[in-house]
Formats: sequence, structure tokens, C-alpha cells
Amino acid sequence: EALSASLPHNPTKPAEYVQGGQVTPAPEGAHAAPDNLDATASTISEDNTSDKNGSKATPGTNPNNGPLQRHRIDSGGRAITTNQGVPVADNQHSLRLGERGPTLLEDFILREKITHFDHERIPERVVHARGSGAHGYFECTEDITALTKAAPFAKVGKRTPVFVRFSTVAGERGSADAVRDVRGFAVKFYTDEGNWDLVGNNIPVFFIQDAMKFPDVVHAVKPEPHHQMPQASSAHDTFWDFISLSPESAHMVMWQMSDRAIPRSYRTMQGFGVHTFRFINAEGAATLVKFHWTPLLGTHSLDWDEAVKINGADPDFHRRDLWEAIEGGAFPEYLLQIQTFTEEQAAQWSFDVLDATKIVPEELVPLRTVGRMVLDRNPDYFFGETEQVAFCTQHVVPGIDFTNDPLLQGRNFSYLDTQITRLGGPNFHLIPINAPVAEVHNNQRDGFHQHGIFRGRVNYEPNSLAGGCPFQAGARGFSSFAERLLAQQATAEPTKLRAKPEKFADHYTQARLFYASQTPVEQYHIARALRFELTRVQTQAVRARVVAMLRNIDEGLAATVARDLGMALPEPLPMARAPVEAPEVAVSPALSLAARPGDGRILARRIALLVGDGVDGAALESVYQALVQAGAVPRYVGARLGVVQTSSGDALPVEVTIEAAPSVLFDAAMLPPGAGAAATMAADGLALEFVQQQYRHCKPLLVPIGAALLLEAAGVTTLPEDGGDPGLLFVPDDQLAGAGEEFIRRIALHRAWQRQTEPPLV
Ligand code: HDD
Repeated sequence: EALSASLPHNPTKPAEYVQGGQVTPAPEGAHAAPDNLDATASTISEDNTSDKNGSKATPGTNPNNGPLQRHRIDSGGRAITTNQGVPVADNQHSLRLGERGPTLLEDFILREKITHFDHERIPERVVHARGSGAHGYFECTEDITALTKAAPFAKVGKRTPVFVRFSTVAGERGSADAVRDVRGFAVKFYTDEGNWDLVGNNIPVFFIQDAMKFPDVVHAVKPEPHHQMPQASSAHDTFWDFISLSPESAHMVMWQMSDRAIPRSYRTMQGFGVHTFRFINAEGAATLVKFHWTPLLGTHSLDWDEAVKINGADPDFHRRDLWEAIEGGAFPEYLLQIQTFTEEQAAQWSFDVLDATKIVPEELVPLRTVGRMVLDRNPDYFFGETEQVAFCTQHVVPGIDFTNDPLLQGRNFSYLDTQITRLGGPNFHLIPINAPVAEVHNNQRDGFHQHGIFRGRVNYEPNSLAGGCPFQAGARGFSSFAERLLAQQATAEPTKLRAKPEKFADHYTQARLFYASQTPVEQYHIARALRFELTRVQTQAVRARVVAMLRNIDEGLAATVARDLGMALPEPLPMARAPVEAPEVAVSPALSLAARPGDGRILARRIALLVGDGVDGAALESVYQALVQAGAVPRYVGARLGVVQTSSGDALPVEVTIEAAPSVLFDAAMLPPGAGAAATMAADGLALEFVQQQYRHCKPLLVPIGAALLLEAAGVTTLPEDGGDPGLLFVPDDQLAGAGEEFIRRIALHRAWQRQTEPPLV
């Protein structure tokens, strides 16, 4: 009795506590999970007062909390122990012989601590090393059971927990966020029929058509092997050398040079499944499908000059934006939209839907909204969740199947393989963030880091000794779509070969489509990006080959880039196949970022309210409150911390300084209401630079008329000729109190690109 009451029990090993020949059950609560593990109280985000949603979880919690909950560790109120659970009396001093004597080998506590530390790093992802994750849920909003039996779409209103990881591609784990690059958009659905990973990007096409070339394109874009430069950048010789010799990349490169590659936020970019997949319904019938994620806040990007400066001011710009938005309850939300079509339809098109360098234009097959995804919880532990999460394209569930896209087929090999190195063995599915919510039963045993305690002596199938269990699921299980390959190849029996279908050889039709569908300012940005990248390229012949490639896309673009590089226009690159003369769609407005301005909300947008002594406190307070009401994040920005005196003699706290939070970290600004404060700022170089950059980066500016002198001092003396600058809101000083609403409308416009001139005005 006394023994069982005083000793801690391990409830999984009751036999260790035999007393008087009897096995006694562990006392209630002894050595059980710590009682401080409360799903609603254990982390910062769980304290978040915003609503959390779930299908099976208690109302008010994220559905993925349950499965992760038992792995959470909260050391509040607990003593330090070794990894063996031995309480540690002194965690500050190693064991030594005398105060000034040698350290003793006996010190197992020191050795365990340092050995663990020595092994705390795992290899970073070979691509997409830099990323940020979030938990959330997917909700089915339309009945598509006629198309697919996939679990997340089983019923309108059904919610499936998800974990999403956004990433850059080329940069290393510690590289900056706002670089020119493709963004990964990987979603893990923890469905009740197993995990489905939709491992997409924010660009709907890819550089290459065949996985065989993936190591090459990645080697080319990564830092050059001899000196390991440049970091997180495609602006170097090896990348453009590869591109100019791989014309299938022409379409992707147009997207990569566009503003899509410098998104304002993970919350304001689209995601795409890229490949054509298959939906399979309950009857086994297939439909081809493309997946699109569309952010409710619209698609918005940075300006290149701004992005460059952000990388210095806050290299974690996108990570912080996502984290803070979720902590603040401004949960990022995306629609899941699909394009569906039949094999017969696809066969008629001028492009091949198995070619990942091609899109299906929305004007050809419209998007259909079938669900929404809300990201409502930050991870507790970056390494345990965001770093260790393992996405694999081959993780599909009944109702989803592959096509023969040769890029997808190669990916289906690569992802499983890479996790084995990255996560140290074949049992990475046991890591909590990767573990399915669905039960796992099979005879795959052993291996490094096995956590399961399998019962019984049967680890094979078929068996009789375990009653045939686990048994094959038969019709309930995943079975591959019975595709009839011969039907596609009417002329000949397929043979083993290394080749691609004919339509794959058309490299330019859709590159032209993309460029032609951009607004003039987007086209200008593409030219500017090419100029920047190719200026960094040192090899003349590579520059020339890229421009030769551009001539096959758009003669005007090629001429501009050649002029800006100070070179003669080379002959166009020979084409493997002439572009389609009359493509199904020649201009697709949907391809412009402007096509998705968003729903007008400015959630988690960062707004600077410049303050100095003598400002009109009431006017500031009113604009500040209006912004808070709209879900934005206003900040009083001043020359130094402390307070400024308002015109009515009140003290207004300065929240952050220009030095710590320069212009590029804000989406918009209000100049100081009060001529005195404006005049003081006009003599402060940092403040002037702040205003200049707000203007140069085309950001909405609320200008109290009394502070217009600050704008002038910053060099903004000529306004766009037609007066067409929706980003400049001049308001008489006595009307500022009501100006918030109009300011918010201007902020929602994101940028006044009309302001952009070459060279820039300021
Ligand atoms: Fe990939 C990671 C997206 C082609 C091989 N890829 C990775 C991630 C994303 C993509 C979002 C990061 C997942 C995460 O956050 O952990 N990859 C794509 C897209 C592609 C694509 C949209 C083309 C349509 N990838 C691609 C090919 C191969 C790979 C053709 C190899 C043949 N990708 C990998 C990888 C990575 C990876 C080496 C690195 C880390 C990882 O898988 O888990 O296996």
C-alpha cells in the first residue's frame, strides 16, 4: 500500500508494481499525462480568444488538437529531468574535481546534454528549405460526390484538419523571405481515410516537363558550387544558362519574373496543384481535375525595390506576417477551386494536360468553388511541426488519383525518398505532425525510431494465426484507376522509350498568353526583372540566348530588355515546334494579379501613423481606431520611443521608431496631422526617406493638407499628370477625424502603380 502510494507509476507497465503477488493498477492520476496539458490553455495561440472550429473536437478547439495533444509537453511547474526522467539538481555546473579541477567523465548529465545538442540539426530540405507553417481546416462547401469519393468532399459542411507549409524554393533555411522565387503551397489534409498531401506552388506551371531534369534545374538555381553564391536568387549565370538551353521553361520564367514571385504575403497569393489529377467517384468513374487555392484577400505583391529593402529590414517578413495575422485572429482564408474536364475534351486542346508547363485557361474551363480553407492556429513548436512535416505527392486517398504527367510521376518517387534522409529513416509517418488521424495498420515493422509496440506474433499477410488481420480493405480501399493506355495511342502499341508527346514541344504559345494577359504595369515589371537578373549574369552569350528566347514570346519585351542591357537584338531562338496559330484562348485576364483584387478587407495590413510633437491627437486617434476596427495593424511611428505632446497637450505614446520599422514594413502611412510636426520631420533625413519610400513604392498615403510640405520636402513635387493617383488622399486638417473610412478604401487598392516612372520620381 505504502509503496504504491509513494512511488510514481508507469501505467503502461503495471506488472512492475506487483504487491503481495497481485498486480495492482496504478493509482488514479499517478505518472499520467501532466495535468497542465489543457487544449485551450497550453500555448499562446490556444489562449487566442478567436473562434476555433472543428468537426470532432470540442467546440472552440482546432480539430487537429486532439491527435497532437498527447504529444505536447508543457514544462510549467515541473522540475528539469534528464531524458531518462531523472530530476536534475544543478543544471548550471558540470561535475569537477575541486572548484578549479578537471571535469569528470562520470558527469552523465553533462554528457547527455551536450550529446543531444551536438545532434540537434537535421538536413534541411534539398529545395523549399525555408518555410512557415500553420494549422487550420478545410471545409467542403459544394456537393461534388458525383465527381469524387475523396473523404474531404464527403458532405457539404464537413471539416477536415489541415497543416499548411508555405516556402521559398532556392534559399537555405535561414535565408530571407522576400526574394524573387516561386513559393511552395503545400497542404496536408488529415482525412478520415488517411493523409492527402496537395503539394503545390503559387505558380500553376513548372520549369520542366520531366522529373528527369529536376536535379539539373535545382542545381542551376542554387548557389554556384564553387563559391556558394548567390544565396536565394536566380540572378546568376548558371540559372539563366540552364533556362536559355531549356526553352520548355519559357512559360514558367514569365511567371517567375512577374510580381507573382514577390508576393506581399502568403495570405495574398494563389496556390495551384499544378498537375492534372484525377477525381474518382464511388462508381469508379474518373474526371480530370486541376486544383486552385484563391485567397479571399486577393492577390497582391511587393515592388522589387521594396522587396530588396525588406530583406534587410525584416528577413522574416512573410513568416512574421503569417504568424501575426493568425495570432491576431485575422485567419488567412482561401477558396478551393477546381477545373474539371474529360479525357476527350483534353484530347481536343492544342496543349497536353500532362504537360506541367501548361495551364488550362480559366476562359476555357471556368473555376468552380468547392471548399474553403481557414488557417487558424500557429504551430507550438517550429522544429516539431513546420520543420518535420513531410509532404509527399504520392500521399493520396481514395477518390484522388494521378495522371501520367511525367513530372508528377517522378515526384511520386522523390518525396518519400527524400524524407528518409531528412527525417532519419522510414518511420517518419510516426512523427506527430505527419501521423494520420486515421488509424494505421499494416505489417511494416522495425526501422529506426519505431514508436509502435505491436502486439502478437503475426507480422505478415496472409495469415491465419491473427484471424487474417489486418485484412485487405478490398472495395473500401485505394485502388488505382484502371486507365486504358492503349486508347490514347490509337496508332501503335506502346513501346519502352525515352521521349515525350508532340504537343510538349510547343514552348511558347502559353508564354505569349501569359505576357499578353498582363496589365501594362505588370509587363513593365517583367521587363525590369529580366533586366535586373540578366545584368547580374556575367556571360554575354547567356544574356543573348535569353533575349533570343524572349523574341519568341514578345518582340517588344525582347527589344526593351536588349536595349536595357545595351546589346543588339540577337536572332530568335530556333523553335522545336511553331506556336499554335489560333490557340483556344489568346488573352486571359484571369492571369493578371489585378483580376483578384480581394474582398476589400485590409486584415493585418500594417499602417504607419507618423507622429511628432504638436500633432492633432484626436485626428490620429480616430484614424487609428478606424484602422483597428477594419482589422489592420496601425502603429504610431516616431523619431524615438517615449511620448510626443499633442496640440492639446496630451501625451501620445510612440509605439515604434522609424529606425526599427522603416517604410518598407508598412503598407500605407498617414503623414503627421500638424504643420509643426511635419516641419520637424522635413528636417529629419530618416523621416524624409520614409515618406520617399512610401511614395516610391506606390503606397497609399493619407496627407493632412497641413503636412503636404513633408511630401514636397521628400521630393514629391510633380503629381501624375492626369491626377490619377488613387493612393494619395489629401484631407483638410479639420476633416481628418472622418477620414479613416476613405483611407481604408485606398489601402484596399494596395498600390497606386500609376506613380511608377523610370527613373523613379523620388
Ligand atoms: Fe517539389 C519539396 C512543390 C517538382 C522534389 N516541392 C517541395 C515542396 C513544395 C514542392 C511545395 C515543399 C514541401 C514542404 O513544405 O515541405 N515540387 C513542387 C511543385 C513541383 C515540384 C509544385 C512541380 C509541379 N519536386 C518537383 C520535382 C521533384 C521534386 C519534379 C523531383 C523529381 N520537392 C522535391 C523534394 C522535396 C520537394 C526533393 C524537398 C523536400 C521535400 O521534398 O520534402 O522531394
